[in-house]
Amino acid sequence: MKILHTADWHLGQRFLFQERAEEHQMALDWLLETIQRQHIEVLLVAGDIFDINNPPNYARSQYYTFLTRLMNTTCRHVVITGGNHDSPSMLHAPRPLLQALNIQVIGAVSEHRKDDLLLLKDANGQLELVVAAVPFLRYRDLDVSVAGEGGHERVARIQAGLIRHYQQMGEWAADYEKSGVPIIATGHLYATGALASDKQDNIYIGNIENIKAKHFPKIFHYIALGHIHRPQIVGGMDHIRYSGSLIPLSFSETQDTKSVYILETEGASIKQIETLELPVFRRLKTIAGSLQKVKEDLRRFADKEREGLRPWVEVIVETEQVIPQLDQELKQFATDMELEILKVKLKRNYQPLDLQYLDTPDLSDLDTLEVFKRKCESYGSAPEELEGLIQSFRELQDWMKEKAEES
Ligand SMILES: [Mn+2]
Repeated sequence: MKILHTADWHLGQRFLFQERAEEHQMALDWLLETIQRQHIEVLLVAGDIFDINNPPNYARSQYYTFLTRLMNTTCRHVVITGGNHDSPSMLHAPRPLLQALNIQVIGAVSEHRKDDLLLLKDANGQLELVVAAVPFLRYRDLDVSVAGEGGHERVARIQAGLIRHYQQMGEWAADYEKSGVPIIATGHLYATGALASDKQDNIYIGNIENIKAKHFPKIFHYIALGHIHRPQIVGGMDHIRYSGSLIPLSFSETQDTKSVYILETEGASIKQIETLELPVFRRLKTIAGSLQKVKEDLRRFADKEREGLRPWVEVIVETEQVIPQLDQELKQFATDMELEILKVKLKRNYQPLDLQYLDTPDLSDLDTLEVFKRKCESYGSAPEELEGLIQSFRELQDWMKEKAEES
């Protein structure tokens, strides 16, 4: 059986006032073609289907059109789990309809948790795959709130809650250990050991939802993860992987090669995992240096032959002085070039060297939580205190989201 693992689509993303609809459509078309060409039978999407809780209609339309087109392919099973960006109620609204089409959507942990253990059957009613469909786990899913407890204890309790959830799914899955079919789990979280070297700047990586690769129960033959946008194997364990996003979602991801994984199973085991790279539909590029150098590099970059949509460029100008109307000057300079400058940043070269520009990121790059964290740090919060504050802030965010959805 052939299974395709992808995640972090972030449909409907607006990036520096630009829509990604075109790129996303190209990525979804590529995915559909790949599914057909590779005779994929199972599609797993591990969270963050949409970029925001209330995605624009064109993004919803892209999603449903994709699912409809899947019906004419070899793909027999589709499992979609919610990420932290997804609204569970939005994902769940068309659930009965999607279920009728063999598309399983687990936007949030089910009331009866065992329902999230999916038993996928072939046309003859024979079990062919077990999926512990674990979405992004929200605090209320973990049942860890204890009034009056300190931030530090809460963090430990949340980590224990995450591990317990996977253990519980693993115990239920154990009933099928001898069934001769693969047992797969999904997840949308930060697993320790995942590479954050090229910092993904639209995500907060704290100590809260850390789960170590070794904490996942051994029963799972494969763990399909989402949340980190760079594709990778976690903690040196070949069967625990982030597929990464379909397109680069920020300038911090321009070095990444985007891909999906294709698993080939034989009996209960995963025989082979292949990495399939996506084409670059639109280049995102950072060009940095002195004004002179930036101009030369822009020219050189624009003159290169390339396929795909007009590249989007972020320019960082290193300078000692203030350059009046730098933004206009550069955009003017690049008017006739085959690229679009989306953002111009100034990096002052004097004293604390790089700190200046590292410490003053663009607000548009940052997650709300990251802004809160930096604010706390600027007030001198100690690290132990910080995790607790962040924890409370996130619970508040969750609560507000729920309220917004109810109304
Ligand atoms: Mn995510």
